[in-house]
Amino acid sequence: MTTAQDVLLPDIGDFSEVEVIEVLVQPGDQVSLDQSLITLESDKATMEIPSPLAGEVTFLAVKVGDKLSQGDPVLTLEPQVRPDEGPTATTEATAEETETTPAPVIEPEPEPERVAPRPGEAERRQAPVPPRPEDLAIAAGRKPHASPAVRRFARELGVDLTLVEGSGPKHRILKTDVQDYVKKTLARGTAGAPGTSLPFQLPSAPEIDYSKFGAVELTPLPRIKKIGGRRLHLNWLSIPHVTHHDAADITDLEAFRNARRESAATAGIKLTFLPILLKAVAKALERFPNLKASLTGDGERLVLKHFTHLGVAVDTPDGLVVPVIRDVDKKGVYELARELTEASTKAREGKLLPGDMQGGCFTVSSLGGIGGTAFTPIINAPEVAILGISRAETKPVWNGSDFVPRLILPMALSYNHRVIDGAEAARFTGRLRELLEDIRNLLL
Ligand code: CAO
Repeated sequence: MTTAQDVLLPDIGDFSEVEVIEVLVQPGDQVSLDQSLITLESDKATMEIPSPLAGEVTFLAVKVGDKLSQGDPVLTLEPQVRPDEGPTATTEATAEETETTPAPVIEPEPEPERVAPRPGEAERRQAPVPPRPEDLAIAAGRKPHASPAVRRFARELGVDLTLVEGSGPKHRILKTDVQDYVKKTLARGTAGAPGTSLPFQLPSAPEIDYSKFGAVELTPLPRIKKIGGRRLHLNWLSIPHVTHHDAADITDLEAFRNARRESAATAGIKLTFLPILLKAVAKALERFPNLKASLTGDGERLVLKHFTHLGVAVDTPDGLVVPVIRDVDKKGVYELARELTEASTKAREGKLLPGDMQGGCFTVSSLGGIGGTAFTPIINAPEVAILGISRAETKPVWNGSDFVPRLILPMALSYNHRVIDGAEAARFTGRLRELLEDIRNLLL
């Protein structure tokens, strides 16, 4: 058996009470010997603290903003057991590794000089391949391999290091890589790039000090909002969204649902409108496979899916999450209702696993239970379309001779105009309307 080991801040020279500016690992991460764990920054230098041994991080004792001095706990590691090692060998290896605790990588404040690329270097390097959207999701949690000085340099320029390709040993990102990235990004201008990477850098908005106007307090954004918000922002800026509005008369469907509610409740099922809508969406997607396709990173091909896994946006106290309900086309409405309740409960309790949110082909976002007449949903890339549902309202509808009260459901389909044309979107919502207005069509 291995014993968990506390990693303490090693001798960092003349520094004490140095601020943690980056935490590069989190509980559950496997780290290798010498891998950087945290970055500290004083007014004179930035330094990365490397791991003294390989293993799994089981506890993190620090967070960004903490001030550390020599001997302070950083984290706890469960040392790694290699398959060819018994417990004794591991203990020995650990002891040996601990003895050779690597020194922190300390880099003094970089001089403000500019490093010119070596002659011919720019030509030798290929233009960085824009990241695929699915890679961007991974990149959100990936730790780029770069020295503290390069990290600082990138921070100063506002460069996200997860988007920079490293040309150094083991793909380490060098200062010249950051410079090249900036040059290439600027050179691309607004010409656009495949996939969903941004072809430009947005100017940063000026920070306003509201404390000048009254009492304020700062509160960090929940993690879900930080990660999800970054993707939403990227998708909003990089996908040519068009939102197509339509409305379905669900008077008969609602009568059917009300008639079935009691028997569903006896079976322990809360029959809301949403599971029926999911069923109809899955049926409509059969005829419009492009709407559940995704675009490859090079923007050249479509990935057509022979399955229908639907993402459902769920509102939680910490922000929006999108669990995926699998094989909606093959399941009954009661089964979908049960799965939906389970998924939204798990989401609200923060118990969704990454796998519960992967593999979706198309997303449904319903604000019908909350209110509103219309909204513009943001596409959940690499998917190419998302359906937003607002609250159904009883409205007077002209039937040719009279106005009659009908329950009308507003629908908003946002689609990626690189993949879907307006006519296809209109046909899709038309088909959905047909299915919702007479659910017997679901049988055909
Ligand atoms: N019109 C009228 N009533 C509706 C409706 C609609 N379009 N959609 C749902 N309702 C009703 C439901 O039928 C239910 O009524 P009953 O109790 O009489 O059956 C009630 O509103 C509450 O529904 P619900 O919200 O509890 O359940 P749901 O199955 O409709 O939705 C879920 C589940 C998880 C999607 C929802 O709770 C949720 O989180 N919605 C928010 C999603 C979101 O935030 N999207 C925004 C994304 S953009 O930021």
